[in-house]
Amino acid sequence: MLQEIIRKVGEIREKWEEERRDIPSLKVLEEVRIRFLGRKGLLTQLFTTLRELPSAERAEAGRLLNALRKEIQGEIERLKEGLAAKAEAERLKREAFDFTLPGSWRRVGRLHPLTQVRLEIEQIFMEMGFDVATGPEVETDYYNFEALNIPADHPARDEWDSFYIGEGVLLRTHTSPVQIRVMKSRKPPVRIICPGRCYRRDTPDATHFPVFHQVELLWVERGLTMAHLKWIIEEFVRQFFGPGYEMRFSADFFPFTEPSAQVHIRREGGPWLEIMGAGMVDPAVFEEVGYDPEEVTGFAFGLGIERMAMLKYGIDDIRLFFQNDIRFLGQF
Ligand code: FA5
Repeated sequence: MLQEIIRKVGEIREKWEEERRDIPSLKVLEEVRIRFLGRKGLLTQLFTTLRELPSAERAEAGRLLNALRKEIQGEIERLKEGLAAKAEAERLKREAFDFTLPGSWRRVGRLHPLTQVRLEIEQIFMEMGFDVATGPEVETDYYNFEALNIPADHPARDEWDSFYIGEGVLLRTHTSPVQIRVMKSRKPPVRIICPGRCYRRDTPDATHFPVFHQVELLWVERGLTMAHLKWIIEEFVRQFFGPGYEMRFSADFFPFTEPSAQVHIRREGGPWLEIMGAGMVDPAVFEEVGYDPEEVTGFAFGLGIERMAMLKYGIDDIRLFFQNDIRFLGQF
């Protein structure tokens, strides 16, 4: 009956008016749509009853139902647009990113230039077959001096003015005591390098610092001569510096080597800089560690790491390495 349909249409419209008022999301909107317009929805069900009406009334009832369906559909479309815009605005707000802000940026650390140079030196000698050995920075007078043929009253001690910690205990003035420790602990042949920190009461200037680093080298075997020493140094300097550098060998004196030499390097046109002391191991040292000087010979040197870095990078003041200025350190 038409009356019945009109009443039901009114009911559905009322229900719709009520529900449409607070639909918080697209998801709820879709649920509401299904409830009214879905295959089993309130309005759809009402459509199926049309068949039962007399044909005279059917057209009028159909018109009413269609009008309501159109109304609800239109309203749903509008609500949908509104909710979608709201959801999009929320998403944009959540993901908002201001590309004009300064970036957050992490400073990437790197190795100190002295560490880089030490590793490079170690690499070259390891490839030549040398092992890396280490020893303590707090040394005894015996290892730092006596065993190296420098007795208490020897004038050479003045050259290595030291920081004493207690009676007969000091901060090592060079890496040469590691030679003694290694030779006392193994039989020849010995082929080692020993990188490490050294301390001297030197007044800081452009080429000296009270704390600095050396790499000691020691090779002991049958039949080694000064020619082998010179070749090792030349080959090392060639690999480390490459072209554009000159090397100078000259006589020197150390109580623990005989003969002794010193090596200077310069960049072409630059000033000479002493990089190392070197020499053939003195027989007195072999005797001290229990090696037979009639059987083996050997050579050693002590190389300054700071001086190598200065020459390689064209740095004219050693103090720069220790001032921790990021503007300087960041360049390597
Ligand atoms: C020695 O220390 C010897 N032990 C080297 C040696 C080893 C000779 C084995 C023979 C056999 P010297 O005092 O010359 O030698 O120092 C060696 C190198 O250490 C110098 O050439 C220099 O490069 C570096 N050096 C020495 N004192 C300082 C300092 N105060 N600051 C920076 N570098 C230094």
